[in-house]
Amino acid sequence: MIDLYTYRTSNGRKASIMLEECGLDYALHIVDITAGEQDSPAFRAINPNGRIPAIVDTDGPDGAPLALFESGAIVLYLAQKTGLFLPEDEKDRWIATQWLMWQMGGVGPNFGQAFHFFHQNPADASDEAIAYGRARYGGEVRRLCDVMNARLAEAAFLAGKDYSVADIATYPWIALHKWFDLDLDGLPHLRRWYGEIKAHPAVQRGMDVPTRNQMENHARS
Ligand SMILES: N[C@@H](CCC(=O)N[C@@H](CS)C(=O)NCC(=O)O)C(=O)O
Repeated sequence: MIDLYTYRTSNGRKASIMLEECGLDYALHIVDITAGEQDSPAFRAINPNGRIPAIVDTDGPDGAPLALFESGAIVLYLAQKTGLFLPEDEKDRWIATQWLMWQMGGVGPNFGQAFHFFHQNPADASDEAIAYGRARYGGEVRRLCDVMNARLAEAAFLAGKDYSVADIATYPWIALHKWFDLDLDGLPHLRRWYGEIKAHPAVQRGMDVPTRNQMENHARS
């Protein structure tokens, strides 16, 4: 059994989409990051970095429990565990790994910072600071989307012909495009990819973890 520690965010959704796509059973543990639960000693024992998502696989390598954090490590681990969503061919596997690292090092951090400057500025932030942050990180979001659009003009998926961990990790961030006033109409290959992945039932289930009801019940408990 896999225990998933998560919240309704793009990084959290990478793990839940991967679990759903792999058809793995998992137990959901909500970590309310708006209430500081990521800093609780119990969660820090699983992830000393105090960020979601994290998993504990009670049936890890050699049958022993394995705790893992960092969404990129989680999707790679689940891919290896199931033999799914990582190409078998060595060259293609490295291409998939390359785009997964591009997501982890580029898309995740820059989209995260852009989200902050578009929607989470503290009340006392100066107009200059907000404008600078929006220009810098909004510009990076646009640049990364252009890179992705060009890649998807030549390949069906980020890794090439196969849907892979790279697509699974990138999708939940692209799903936020409207929050950055980003219109996918000007990025036709990215829009095609986005529409195809959005149609996966497993992606729809994974995007809804935890559900709003589950979050409300957790907050009340
Ligand atoms: N590189 C990490 C980033 C994880 C991360 O930043 N998670 C956010 C939610 S999307 C979080 O836990 N934030 C809590 C906080 O900032 O205290 C990963 O990909 O797993």
